[in-house]
Amino acid sequence: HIGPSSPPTHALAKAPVATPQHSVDAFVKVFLQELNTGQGVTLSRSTVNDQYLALARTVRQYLMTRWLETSRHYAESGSKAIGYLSAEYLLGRQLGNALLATDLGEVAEEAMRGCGLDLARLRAQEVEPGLGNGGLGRLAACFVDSLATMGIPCIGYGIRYEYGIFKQSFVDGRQVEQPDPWLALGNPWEFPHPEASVQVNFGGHTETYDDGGVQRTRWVPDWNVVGVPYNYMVPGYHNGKVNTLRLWSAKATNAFDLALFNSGDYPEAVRAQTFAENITKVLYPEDSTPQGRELRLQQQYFFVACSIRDFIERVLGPDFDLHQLPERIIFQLNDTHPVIAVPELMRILVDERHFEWDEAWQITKQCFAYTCHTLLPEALEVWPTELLGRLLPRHLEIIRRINADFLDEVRASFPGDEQRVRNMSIISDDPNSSVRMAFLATVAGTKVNGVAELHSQLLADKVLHDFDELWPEKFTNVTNGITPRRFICLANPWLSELISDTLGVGWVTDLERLAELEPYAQDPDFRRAFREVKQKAKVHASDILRARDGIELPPGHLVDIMIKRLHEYKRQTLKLLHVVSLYEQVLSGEITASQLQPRTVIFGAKAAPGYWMAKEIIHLINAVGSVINTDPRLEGRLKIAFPANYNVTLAERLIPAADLSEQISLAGLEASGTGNMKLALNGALTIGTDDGANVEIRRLVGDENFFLFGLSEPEVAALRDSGYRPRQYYESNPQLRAALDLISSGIFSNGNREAFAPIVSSLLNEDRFMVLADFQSYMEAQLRVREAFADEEEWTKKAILNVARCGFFSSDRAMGDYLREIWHASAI
Ligand code: GL9
Repeated sequence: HIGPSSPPTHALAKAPVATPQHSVDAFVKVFLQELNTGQGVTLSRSTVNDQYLALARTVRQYLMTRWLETSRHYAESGSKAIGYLSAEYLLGRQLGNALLATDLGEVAEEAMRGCGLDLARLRAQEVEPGLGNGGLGRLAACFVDSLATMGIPCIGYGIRYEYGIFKQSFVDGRQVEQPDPWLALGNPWEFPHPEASVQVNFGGHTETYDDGGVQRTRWVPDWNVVGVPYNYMVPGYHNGKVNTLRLWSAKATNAFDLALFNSGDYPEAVRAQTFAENITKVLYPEDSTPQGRELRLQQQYFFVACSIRDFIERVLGPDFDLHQLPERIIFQLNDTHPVIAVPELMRILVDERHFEWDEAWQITKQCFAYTCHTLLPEALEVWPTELLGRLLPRHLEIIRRINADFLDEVRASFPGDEQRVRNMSIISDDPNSSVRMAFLATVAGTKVNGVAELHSQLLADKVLHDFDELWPEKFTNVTNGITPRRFICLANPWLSELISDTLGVGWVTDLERLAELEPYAQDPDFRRAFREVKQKAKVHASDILRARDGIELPPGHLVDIMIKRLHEYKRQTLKLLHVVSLYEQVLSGEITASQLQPRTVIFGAKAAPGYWMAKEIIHLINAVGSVINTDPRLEGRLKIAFPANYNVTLAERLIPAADLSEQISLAGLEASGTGNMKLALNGALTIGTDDGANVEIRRLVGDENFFLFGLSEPEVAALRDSGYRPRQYYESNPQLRAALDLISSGIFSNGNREAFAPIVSSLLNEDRFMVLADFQSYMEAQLRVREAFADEEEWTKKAILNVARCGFFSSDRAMGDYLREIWHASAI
């Protein structure tokens, strides 16, 4: 229970304190106060970290009233909220975004200058919260940004990992992982609320008991932990709204086992604490290959149990009639990671609140919707029943009953089709008994969506085909989007200014207005201004790369960017074969260096620490880079830059500088991609396959403004069915053969011909992702790029049209789609 027992009388009890004035003087005053009373230092004795923390707390003060008001308003309105359940939020730095949302950028800059400080330097002090792996986690961050900006009640629920995505460095060209202690220097953006902690149980068994003549089941767990919520502000852009992101941290229930402590076994006494706190210690650095580890399941259950309990008991309150739950919440399941929330809500309704099973199921089904983010079969989570039953015995029973009822429904719709029943069962026996979380999510969700048109189509046609036949109305598409606040305004102030000078400022929250730029593609002055913007972004990126990695970006180069997780399906090797082939063509005299379009290829990529092949590919990229970057025969006209530790902060610097965006996954495997959208919106042209959201980008920007290559998804399927033999391509394509042979020659490995044999042999013998099949087509598309880039004016037109025609890819639009098609909620 919170709050004083007698009604408060002071005026400040209800209304929050006033926001400080939007002026340099007021800002400086708050800043110095924060330095003195928050950090306990004077300006003259403060460190950069002190200054950053005080600055963050200053900006926070400007958001506080809005935050308190927003949550009061939501509570009073009693309207339906979105509970976004995501194991990952890849937030990026907070300070710049908070300054943008409050429109305090210039005030802060001047205020800091007045104090003899440099705002940019203080901003660089912030360690980004890397609480996600890649696209899926960044998407969650974009979505909560959009919902706040649109004034939609939303609580983002997730995990406060003590260590985010690992820090990557290269030693002899190989990836080395180090922990990311992002909280070490203090985190001014979070508000812990230990008084609102939630207990989470694990293990034990279930039993039935007689409750006044009614047989009921209860769970008798044998251990538990406590979840402590940490609230984060999610500021809306210029709209006075601030939503909440609530991340959970695990704590031991009893800090010390006193009996053990008194008996002298101190280490054993703290062991339980360490064990409990391990649950939120570290983000699993997997990408599209989930870890079937017990700790991971503990993380998943931990955060959804905390979140559901929090919403039901604290947000709605103990007196709320849960029959009305679907009118107040829809939980969006961001991939399968939070799906254990489904049996958890059933357990609360049936075991704790004594609802009839059928009624509980009717309620539960309306409270969840599921987004699938993959097409890789190995990326669909499956938990062994043994493990699930040991950790969550009651949940396994509930899943079994959901499954039994569901399979009855299948039998009723398809009598006699027992093969179909086996194929659709949530619990599979093939090869060992396990729970298919995507099936559970599909059965429970009101809606199931993919993240781009092609992906949703393939989900319905292939991955979840039987479910689509049973419930076609469940399946829908919402193409992903990205927030223009971070990825245009913050990342690219030069482009933002040009757009605002041309169209006014409304585009930031109405991105389709970028279409009004279209006529300016024909205006030579605008094109010159647009090129100046790109030039400034390149200079800025170059400064960052020099300071951060000692990398030089040569002026005048085509900046060719491939930034994304390292995965074989994304085909960084195809990009590399292009570079190696150009090098080989110069070495063999087929072309002269002067015929090369000067180009720097920038890679940014982390590999999952346990993904051996991905790490070998990183090694090869670095090895090729160190040879070609220093070979005078190339006359400095072909470079590879591979800055280590690619993250959101670096993405914001690189994206505006790109001329060419590499989106070259094998068709049918990249669910959507979101980097593709960010790059196009910043005026890069895409070279890409017909995959994920590329399909929609190409449709919008037009064929003439997009470099399409490669097999289509149906062609991939046909080639696979007919028996794909990669070696054929090697044997029949001299250019491809020469490139692969050059890698095998040892030239990139000090003469060691075996160094990269596993990569070459995997390409020649399996090539699961058909790199060799698409090589020729890719090389031809790159020739078209070369030709197009040579015509500066035409290229600029294309780049402008990419910006003008990609307004659709705002996450505001995506949120609008979810609201209309899935959530049936609106702004209040
Ligand atoms: C992903 C897909 O691979 C991407 O194509 C998609 O754009 C994003 C967001 O929908 O989701 N699915 C997935 O598991 N990841 C994605 O990026 N992986 C990570 O985020 C690590």
